[in-house]
Amino acid sequence: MATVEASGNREEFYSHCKKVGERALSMNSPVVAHHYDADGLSSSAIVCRAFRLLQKPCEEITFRQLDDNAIERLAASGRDVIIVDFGSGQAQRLLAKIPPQKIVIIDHHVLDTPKDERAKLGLAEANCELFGLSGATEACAASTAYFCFSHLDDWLINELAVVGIVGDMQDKDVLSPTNQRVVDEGVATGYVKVEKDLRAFGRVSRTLVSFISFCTEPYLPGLSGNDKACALFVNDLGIPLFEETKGTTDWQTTEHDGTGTEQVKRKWLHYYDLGFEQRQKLASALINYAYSHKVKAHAIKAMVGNVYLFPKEEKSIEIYDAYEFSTVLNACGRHKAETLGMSVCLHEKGALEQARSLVTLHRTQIRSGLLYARKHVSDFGAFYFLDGRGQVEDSVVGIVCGSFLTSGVVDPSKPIIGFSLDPNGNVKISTRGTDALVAKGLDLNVMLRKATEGIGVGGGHNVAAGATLFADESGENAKRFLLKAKEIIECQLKNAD
Ligand SMILES: [Mn+2]
Repeated sequence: MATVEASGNREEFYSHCKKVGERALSMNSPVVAHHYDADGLSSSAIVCRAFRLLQKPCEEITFRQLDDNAIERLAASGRDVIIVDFGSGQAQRLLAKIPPQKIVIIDHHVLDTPKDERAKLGLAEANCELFGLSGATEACAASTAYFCFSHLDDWLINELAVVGIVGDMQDKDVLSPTNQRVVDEGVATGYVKVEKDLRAFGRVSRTLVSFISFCTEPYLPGLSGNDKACALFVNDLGIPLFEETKGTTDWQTTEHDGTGTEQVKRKWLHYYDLGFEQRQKLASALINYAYSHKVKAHAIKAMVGNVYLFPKEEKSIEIYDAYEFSTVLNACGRHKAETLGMSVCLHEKGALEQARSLVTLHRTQIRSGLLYARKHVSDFGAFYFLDGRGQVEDSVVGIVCGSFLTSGVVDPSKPIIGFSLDPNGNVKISTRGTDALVAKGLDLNVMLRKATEGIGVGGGHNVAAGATLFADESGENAKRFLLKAKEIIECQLKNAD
């Protein structure tokens, strides 16, 4: 709950951000270095957009991690640097190579020095952690960047901030006051619209049949993965799957047809093509279906919630909807097309069309990963285990684990650990928990750090973390890791009922 003092901190945070933004904009042709996920891409696109609005040059570069190699490269360029969606945890290492007056950080990760000693470092940094607010929930990099540049009053900066919030999964149930302010300001200007609706992916980009059949959160037994059943389901509700238009305007087609009859064109309908009443009908039918097919209550509850839309965009394209926009960015980032992701953010011509095939690949990998998980996840007592080595792509194994845990197929009363193989043949470990488990003491970051000691590297957040095990012929490392993980998780949750 927000105390008076905490909200005071927020006002200070916002005005501090503005100063950091102005400092950034005073830089001479800087390099914007950023992370590759949806939040990293949208936040750095906000920075680039701000420079474009002022017609000042800047360049951007993506890093998987801000490690010593990356820092070395930035230092060697001799340029001013704006570090986005990481940097706060590497400030000392940055300062070892780059003078403080050449660095601006816009981030929401934990600081590497106590916040009271931060001013001594002499660099410009926007991060809510400096004001005693948690960057895990209060603000993502994109909402932080928003407050750095919101004085430019730009629709795209507002859109991108909301995309980052959704992409960083900070849009659960209720928004934090900071993220809420981003949305409220967008609603006031008309750049953002909020609706209560089905949250499933594909409202914009999928036909009604694919929209339902690709639905994995929750997993709808009998519908998920079954196009025919989905078509019947929609049909039974009296909702049309397509619209037919007579080809009178399309005279060329008629002419080439040669039969002299009118050509009938079929337009497959998408969720947003339906009127409000039809959408409501479909939504409640899906919820009833989930109930009668014993989908777990938590997953049904999560089916409906706030969705964030951008009235300035065309209704029929992905970037109309914050969730689909962020999925496009995730697909680009996960498949090494970060530059394309940046171009989508900045609305460059042809970028979205090019990104679509990556989204399809991404969603297909997730879907087949989930189908595999449904058949092969085993219950290890302390956690669920998905051995996806050679079966689930390492680019999506974390997403698959998270979706599986919340798909309504299993009780999310324990975390899940997933294995996949990375391109070098190492075991990549992904773990996911829930907020309720974290409240009971689960900390996957600590667990992974301890359980991979000496046999791998990794870490992350309490609710989600990842690691890599060093390759070993015998597979001993994997066994050792699983035993340790079991021990640590049991210990973390031992006081829970
Ligand atoms: Mn982030």
